[in-house]
Amino acid sequence: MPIQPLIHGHKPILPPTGVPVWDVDPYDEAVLKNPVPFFNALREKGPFAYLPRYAMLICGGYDVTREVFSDHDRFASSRGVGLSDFALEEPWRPPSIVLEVDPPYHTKTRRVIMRALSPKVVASLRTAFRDDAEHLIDTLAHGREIEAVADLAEAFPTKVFPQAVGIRTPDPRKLIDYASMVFNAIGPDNALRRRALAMAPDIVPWINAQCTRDSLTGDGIGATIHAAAECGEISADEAGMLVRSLLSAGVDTTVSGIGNALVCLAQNPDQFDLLKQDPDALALPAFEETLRYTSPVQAFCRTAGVATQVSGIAIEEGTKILCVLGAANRDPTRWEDPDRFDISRKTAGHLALGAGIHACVGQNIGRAEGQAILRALAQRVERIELTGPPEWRPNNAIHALARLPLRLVPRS
Ligand code: OVM
Repeated sequence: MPIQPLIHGHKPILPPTGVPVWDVDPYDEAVLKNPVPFFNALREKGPFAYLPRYAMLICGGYDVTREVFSDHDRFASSRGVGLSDFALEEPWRPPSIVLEVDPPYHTKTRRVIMRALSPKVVASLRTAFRDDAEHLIDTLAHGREIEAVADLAEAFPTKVFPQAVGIRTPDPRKLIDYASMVFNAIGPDNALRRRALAMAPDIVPWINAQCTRDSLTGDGIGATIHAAAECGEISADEAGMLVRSLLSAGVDTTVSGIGNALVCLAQNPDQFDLLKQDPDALALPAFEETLRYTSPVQAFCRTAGVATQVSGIAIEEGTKILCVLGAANRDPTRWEDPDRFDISRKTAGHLALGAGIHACVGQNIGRAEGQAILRALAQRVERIELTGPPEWRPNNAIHALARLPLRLVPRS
């Protein structure tokens, strides 16, 4: 048997019959900054395209993306949700025990983290989120230029989330940098990934130190997870790993969701006017439409654990499939006028938070953060005026802004 070369850490498959070869790089910085033309071209290729650069498949149609993303029996997460196949290559950090695992083990860890982030827990955080959001918007709605990524989109989640988890000495910069490592690591071995992972010596020891029972307060989400270890449901090490998952997935996602909502509302003043008419009722739908329209998590992979077929295409075992959630969320066969930002539309079924057993476990807390900010903004701000061009920050998995200069004109 000839030894198969490893191309970017996974089995280099050949194009299956009926699948077009497409010489595009989804991780080109120009594509990452302006992905919609790439989404449209991707869906035109049929259910799948073959990327010769990475010897893997890609999909972006709504139905096929949903099928691959949610069928955990055929499409494993335990081999990594990035380009690296953990069956063939050592991961950059010990794998997540909830994201990067399959049932039956996943069922046990998911239960613990789901309970710690339940609607009841999130309900108890709402008042604090509201107060913090109102206070922050009050300090920013002065009509002079602010840089809304640092001043608002990063400032809010990096204050309220570590507090909810129970981090005693939060360090916003370290949380942001760790998130950059986690999400850039999903991609190929490119400059973005290398630059992010070079921060590991500065960041990883600090993150790991925050995850132990003794470093957390007694009344936060982290303590709830460690309580599951005290009663023997999981081990203390597993509890620490689940706290690490909170810190991995709970920062960049909400930072980009809030930043993307701001640019959407600034560029669609009719939708901001509508939101102002009923902030209590419309803040959540406006955040949800932001998720569909901008897909903060753009794409994750699955790995075929068996030989199978999807949409009549034969897929061999070991195939990495890049599921482009951003493209599925703009599929015109699923969404009417998909490129219109419309806070009144029915957004149910969007894939921005995934689907199936791995669907975002933090979705209730993430929504509560976005809702608190959009509600406060709609109550206190007359107009959002861009004062310069929004700049996107290329990242191998997250669609987020680097800079968003704007003015929040206060309501009189
Ligand atoms: C985790 C994890 C990491 C990144 C993303 C994510 C979006 C989860 O460590 O469990 O979900």
